[in-house]
Amino acid sequence: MGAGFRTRLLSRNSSLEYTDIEVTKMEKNNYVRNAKACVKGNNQAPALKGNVTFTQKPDGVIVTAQIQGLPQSETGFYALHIHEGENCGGMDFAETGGHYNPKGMPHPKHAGDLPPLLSYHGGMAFMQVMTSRFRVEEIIGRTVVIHSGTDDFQSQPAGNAGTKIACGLIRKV
Ligand SMILES: [Cu+2]
Ligand SMILES: [Zn+2]
Repeated sequence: MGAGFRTRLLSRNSSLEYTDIEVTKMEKNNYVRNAKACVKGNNQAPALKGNVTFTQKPDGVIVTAQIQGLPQSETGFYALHIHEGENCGGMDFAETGGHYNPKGMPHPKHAGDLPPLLSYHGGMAFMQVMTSRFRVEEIIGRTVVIHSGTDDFQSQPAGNAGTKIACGLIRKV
């Protein structure tokens, strides 16, 4: 919030109190939002754990994944998505549902579609990307899912990415 904006509000109200509308405007302008998912593997990936963080910037969200304990795979790539479901329950995280897709697009144009992880040094992964397909505030309470296979960025509805092997709930931090 610039000094000019504040001065304008104060002179209009002749008061130190902001109205509800003005507070809402200020919250909109205050784009800084952080969220984090602590992901854990299921019985297909018992050693898998890590964090995925989300940092809102003016032009997009920085997504940072730091993972360890990925199981062996044919390609070393593991699909990574934000899923629409609001918990990691069910057999193999079934309650995470499909990819986060508020605009009804085909895969891989879902808002929740992300680049895959690439494992190094026997099961670690680090991935960082900027996306403007969602804002941090809209993914709070949804889920991050890691899959056993890579994402072909073509097959519907989810890129033929194999089973769900890890999940984490996205929480505001
Ligand atoms: Cu997925
Ligand atoms: Zn997708």
